[in-house]
Amino acid sequence: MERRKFLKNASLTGVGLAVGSTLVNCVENTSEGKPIPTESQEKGSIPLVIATWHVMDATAKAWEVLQAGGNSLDAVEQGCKVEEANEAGQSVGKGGLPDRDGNVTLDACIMDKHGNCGSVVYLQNVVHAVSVARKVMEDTPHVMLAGKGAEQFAYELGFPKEDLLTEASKKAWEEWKITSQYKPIINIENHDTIGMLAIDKNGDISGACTTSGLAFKMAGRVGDSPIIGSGLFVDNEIGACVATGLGEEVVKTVGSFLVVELMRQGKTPQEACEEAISRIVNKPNSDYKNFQVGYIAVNKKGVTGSYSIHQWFSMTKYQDGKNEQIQSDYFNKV
Ligand code: SD4
Repeated sequence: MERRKFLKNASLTGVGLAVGSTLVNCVENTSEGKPIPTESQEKGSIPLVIATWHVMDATAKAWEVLQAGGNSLDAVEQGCKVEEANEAGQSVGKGGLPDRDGNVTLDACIMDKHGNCGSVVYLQNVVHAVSVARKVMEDTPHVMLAGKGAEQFAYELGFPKEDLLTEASKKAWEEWKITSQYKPIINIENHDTIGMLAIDKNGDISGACTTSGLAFKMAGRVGDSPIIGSGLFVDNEIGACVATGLGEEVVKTVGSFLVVELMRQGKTPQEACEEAISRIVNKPNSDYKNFQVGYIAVNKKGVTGSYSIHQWFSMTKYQDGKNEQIQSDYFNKV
């Protein structure tokens, strides 16, 4: 099922079958005495790459980088670029659906094994937001650049200026305008994001996340995807997590940082993702039936987990030479 349809269906129905199960966790000590979570029922292996949703071409590109001896940072950047360049995907980079005023604005971030990070928010007219985010990390003393400043920075580095609004996305926006309701709270997502995590042959972890955000958002709106700790977090000693779905809910619970910290405390990636989702759905008056959030996570050993509020979230995993889409277990089974 396409991600877009899934999000609509998931937020409206939330019914389906259960997959996966909570894994048994144990903790072992490294030589430095630091706890590293391990799985007793699922064996991890490295290198590997995982990404949100069904993005086999993107994970294949990242895997190719890893197989050639490349590092995890290059792998996640190259992998995310595949989706950014894919005009058919109306969620990321070129062809992304615009905000209510017709502007395509991109959010992206990247984080490396040293805990360095870079991000761009509200970036316009530049396709490869993830690469600009990497340049923010590597070439500036800052973590985030926004709007015109980010765009100008990209041009100075030689990134080409491009109109990101394709005919198909413009048409979708025009159709949306006929019935649009300008609500401050988005209750049905119709968007998707690519978040990618990789571990290279040296065991080093990196992550990246890139999106055009929620379709038909208010002008100026920024989601979780470029916010370090919310949309993405990497701790090279523990593991990493990346989020997708309604960014406002992820930001409110600092979701990706939470998942990594739960793994630090000994939870498996699966358990940590489940706990982070439970923090959202168990809030008093949570409106979770009307939105989707999904997390994917990996620990230092290459054990992975994923969990979402509603059915039909999936992750793509390239591990042990196999590139496959894996349906995520989910909370709302009624
Ligand atoms: C956002 N989290 O801007 C992104 C959108 C997304 O699946 O991931 N949708 O809120």
